Amino acid sequence: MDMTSPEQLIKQLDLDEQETAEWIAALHSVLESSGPDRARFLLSQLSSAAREAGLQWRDARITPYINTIRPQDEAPYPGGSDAVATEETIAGILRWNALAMVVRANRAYGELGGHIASYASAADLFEVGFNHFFRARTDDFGGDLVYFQPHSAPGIYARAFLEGRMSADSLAHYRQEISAKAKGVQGLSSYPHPWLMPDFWQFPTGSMGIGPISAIYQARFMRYLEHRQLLAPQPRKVWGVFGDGEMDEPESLAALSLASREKLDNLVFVINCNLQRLDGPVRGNGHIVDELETLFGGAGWNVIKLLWGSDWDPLFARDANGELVDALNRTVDGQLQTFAANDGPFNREHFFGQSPGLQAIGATLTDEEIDRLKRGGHDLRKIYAAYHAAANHNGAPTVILAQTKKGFGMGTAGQGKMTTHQQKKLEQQDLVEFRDRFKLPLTDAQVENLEFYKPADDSPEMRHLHARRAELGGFMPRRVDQRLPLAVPPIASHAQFALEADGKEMSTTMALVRMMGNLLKDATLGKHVVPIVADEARTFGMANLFKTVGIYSSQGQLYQPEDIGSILYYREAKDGQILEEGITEAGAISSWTAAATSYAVHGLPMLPFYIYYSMFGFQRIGDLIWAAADQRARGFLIGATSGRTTLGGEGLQHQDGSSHLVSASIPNCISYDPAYAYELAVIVDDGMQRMLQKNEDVFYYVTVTNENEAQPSMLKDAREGILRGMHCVSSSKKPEVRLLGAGPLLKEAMSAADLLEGIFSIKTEVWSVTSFSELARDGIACERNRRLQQSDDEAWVTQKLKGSKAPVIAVSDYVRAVPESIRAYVPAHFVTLGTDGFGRSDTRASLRDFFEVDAKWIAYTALAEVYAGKKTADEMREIAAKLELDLDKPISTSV
Ligand SMILES: Cc1ncc(C[n+]2csc(CCOP(=O)(O)OP(=O)(O)O)c2C)c(N)n1
Repeated sequence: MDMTSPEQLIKQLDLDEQETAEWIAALHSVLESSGPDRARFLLSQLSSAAREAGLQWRDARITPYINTIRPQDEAPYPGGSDAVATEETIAGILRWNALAMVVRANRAYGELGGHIASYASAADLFEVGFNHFFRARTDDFGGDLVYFQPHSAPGIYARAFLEGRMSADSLAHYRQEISAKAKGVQGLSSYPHPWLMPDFWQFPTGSMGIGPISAIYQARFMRYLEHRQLLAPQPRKVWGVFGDGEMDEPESLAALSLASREKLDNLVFVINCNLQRLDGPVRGNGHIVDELETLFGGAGWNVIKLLWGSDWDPLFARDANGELVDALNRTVDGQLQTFAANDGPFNREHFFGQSPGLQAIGATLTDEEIDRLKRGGHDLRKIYAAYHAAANHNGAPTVILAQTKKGFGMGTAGQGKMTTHQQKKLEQQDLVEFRDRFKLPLTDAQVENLEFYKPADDSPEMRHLHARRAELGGFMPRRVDQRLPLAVPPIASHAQFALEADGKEMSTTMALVRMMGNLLKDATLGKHVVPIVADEARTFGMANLFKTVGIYSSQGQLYQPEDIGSILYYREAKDGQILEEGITEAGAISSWTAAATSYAVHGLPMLPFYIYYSMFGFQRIGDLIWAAADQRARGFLIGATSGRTTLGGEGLQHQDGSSHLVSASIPNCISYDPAYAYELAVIVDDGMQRMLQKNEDVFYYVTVTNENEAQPSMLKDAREGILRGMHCVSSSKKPEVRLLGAGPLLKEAMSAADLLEGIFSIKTEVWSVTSFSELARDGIACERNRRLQQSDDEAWVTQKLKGSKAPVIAVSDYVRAVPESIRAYVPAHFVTLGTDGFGRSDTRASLRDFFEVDAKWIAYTALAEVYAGKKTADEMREIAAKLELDLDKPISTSV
């Protein structure tokens, strides 16, 4: 390694070492005589003087590769050495049980997978949290919230086992959720999944990047609830333990500046910097810790580097001329990993052997001691000091960059190995070494059998563990889902205008915003409504809410808004209700999830409406929505300006034809694409009843459009059909063709019916399809019941269409796969029209002609079915000509 360190460079550049020494001595003298505040003040004065002199000087964001907290500044460990020793023993037991769980599962079924090395590296970081910082929810304290690194889950289960709230049987069914259930045992999810372990996990983090952004918005949402006086202010914290590799995900870093801007000192990130990810080193040729220090520090976070254990302190004390620090600054992560994977003699030769000065430092240690030199994230005292500093830091979030060894304690079998991430099998010899390393009281046979170990109830370890958790309010993680029904106002109170629209022109977006505005005024429910936008409130006609309920701002409004004179002025307020997130759909959905799960996380049900460009929802941030589903979110996602041909003008990247395909694949997401304001009213009412009153763990995806339409009043007895997915809006006695129109294209289907009846004297029936996905789900369930239970269940769509053999034409503003999903349950010849292909910038009329979904194309399609075998090709061409259709135009998917 031939590299010049920053310190060496500085030495080379130093033209007057004596002058440098004098300046440094001056700083030390100020520090001694007047303290750190004065020293900081002088430095900032120097910095501005330098700027004024045009020096363009900026402090380097990277500090040396050593701990931020000096030994003399470390908070003392509660319970002292005894507590440290006991907690180290507990951590060893947890490591063993976690390892045994994974290895056992994979011995039995090689395909189950699981991880040992991640928890092995994170165990101490978790344990200090569990023993000293993570406070559980109690009757009078809301509790801290912890986002757990997902593939460390085995360690969290291992702890729950010692705590007595998880059985050995459960541990033996790690990653066997289905077979365990059949035996009456709670199987254990691979990663934190509230959907599958609803009394245990709170936050799903299995998809990298989702934990970090969610934790930030969760901390922010807690402040929102406090500022709006819905939650009493309490010194609660959000802790997030994440991987250094995970920081490569864009979502991990996306909201760092929000956290500091909002001064979220209720937030602490602990980044487990074991320097490895799955395939290899995170930054082999550099320092991930330094890179993160720059990023977090630059974004305004309080950064604590926690790199070296206490046994390094005497080494640094001997490092009079900085050679040791110099060597650490220079040693890139790939090399640090190699050092982790090798033993004392190797490290003596290759690390301490680099210079005579280092050799001298190394000579004060035996090979065994060199081997055991701890990284900061494995030293309970150092971890405690860092957490203590973080927990007591005011005015900014804190990140702790904790350096660890991946596979810590796995010896030659796994520690620091490139392949350690996926290691799930260990030979007997490795297991015995692991036992000895952590001094576990297990016989060789018990090791061989991978027996779980739990000390006796009256052992010092168990007493300590229980005492600590009792002190901190109980066990964690724990998800509490109190059933807290919220009264839903009668539909007429907020949606009468939609139910009796009587031909009034409005778009469904306008109707939604009006309903929401009315709900916001409701005496009981109003304060629970959370409108969320990502810089599109004006687009959706929500600007009036700026004035009425205000935009949430933790600082209030520190400026006079330009439009103060207008009645709809841009009003920010500390108790503002709208979450205006700026241009971040990932951020907005994270806020939505925090609000949509508040019923379980805070025991406070909220009703979020996140209204966004439908194209930038499931397609862009679908995985965050999937995580919300896992978390049993309850709320409304409103895909506005929806429909591939209904959002005219905006073109290829804005026009959504696929969100309903994705939303249909989420089991607890109920999707609707209503045509009319009254349908929307019924859907919103039903959603509120199911989610707020009946406490069902479902959420709603509803698409609304910006196309103004004459809105009819609600038809009698339409409610059931609207909710089940289709209802008849225009019937005739003996229809020759049935048209199913969805969402904005129902209008085209109605016009097609007029053409068919007016020009071609064909009798039609028209149905409004509010949800192809609900119809399809019902169809699948009925079909299965018939097959398995020999029942006579009939799908709603079958019931509604079975009276006739007339062909059925369905049209949707989404890809054809959406209407195709009900094909199996349509008891007649069935043709689907949809909007497959890229959108285009043009008028709605041009787009609908292009995608062949306008009234004329629907009419032609219907005629082609009705006249099948009765008209010649030429006659059909004449009909097309009459309708001004070009039968030779290319298909919409062509390039
Ligand atoms: C979005 C996403 N991509 C990929 C993965 C697969 N994966 C799981 S853990 C992991 C490596 C994690 O490395 P790091 O964050 O450094 O954590 P460590 O295990 O080293 O502590 C990967 C790639 C995932 N879970 N989520």
